[in-house]
Amino acid sequence: MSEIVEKVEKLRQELHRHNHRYYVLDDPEISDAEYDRMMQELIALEKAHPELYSPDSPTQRVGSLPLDKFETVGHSIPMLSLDNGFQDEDILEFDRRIRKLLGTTDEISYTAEPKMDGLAVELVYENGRLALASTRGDGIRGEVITANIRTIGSVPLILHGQNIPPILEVRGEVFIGKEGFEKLNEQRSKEDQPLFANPRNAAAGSLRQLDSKITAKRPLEIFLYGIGRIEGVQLVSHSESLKFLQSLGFRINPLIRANITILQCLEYYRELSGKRHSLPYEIDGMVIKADSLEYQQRVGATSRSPRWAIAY
Ligand code: D41
Repeated sequence: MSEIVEKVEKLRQELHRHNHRYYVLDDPEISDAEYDRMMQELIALEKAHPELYSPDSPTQRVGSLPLDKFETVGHSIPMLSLDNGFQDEDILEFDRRIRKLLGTTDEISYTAEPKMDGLAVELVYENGRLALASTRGDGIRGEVITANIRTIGSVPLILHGQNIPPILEVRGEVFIGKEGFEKLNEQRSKEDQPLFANPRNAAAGSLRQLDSKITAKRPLEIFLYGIGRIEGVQLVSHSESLKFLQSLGFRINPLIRANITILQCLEYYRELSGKRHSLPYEIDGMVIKADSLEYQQRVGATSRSPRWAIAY
């Protein structure tokens, strides 16, 4: 019996040491296979001798999730929300307010984009490599979901092109398309799992997985809609930012209209409403943005939302 006690003690000690070398020092001494073999041996011994149970045994964290929740991280520039308009008059009022703040009667150039019904995220690239991804959270801090974001095929892990900023924070909306949603629910129904109520819930549930292997099986997509912090590259307009993001390898919604007047935004709203049901994804309106970054700076933001953008 004491031979078994000694064997168990030795395995526990060794496994703790190898665990520390691997996870803390990042300098393993033995192969993963060798580590697994020792772990299996300890699991078998503990199973055969339950009186030797100890909560401190290395076996007691095997198979438990690494964390019970996500870490959080601050956004270096707050992710503001969008003010809402509900009728044409609200949009015309929005345009008048911008022109008043700028002290001009000239037409303002806008971009109009479908408002994706998904989840806002921020991706941080350092020297062209995806370094961190987080949810919008409360706009100030979000949850770290890098491993989950990496599973999305359309997220570049490495940026393309010559003009790669040393620091680039991009913002976008993660969503599940209508077809992906239907297939996912069909599959869940076969597996007797609860169905998702809508694509947005399915996308949210998929991003909230602590096990990114589950996320990898979900049909997540992304469209990027803006830039947070950027270093080393000067941009003059929102539409130029979008073209630049596209050149780096990001996915941008092809339905975005650039350089249009406020009246053309209203026309585009009708057009988009007409084809809403034939779009391959769900939208909950449209976002109108003053295109010039100089104008955006000059009109500024409230603590909640920029004055240069509105959701309709
Ligand atoms: O498609 C969207 N859901 C979307 C969201 C978009 N196309 N543009 C957006 N632009 C902004 C600002 C103007 C504040 C940069 C947004 C959002 N914000 C947004 N999404 C969630 C909260 C705010």
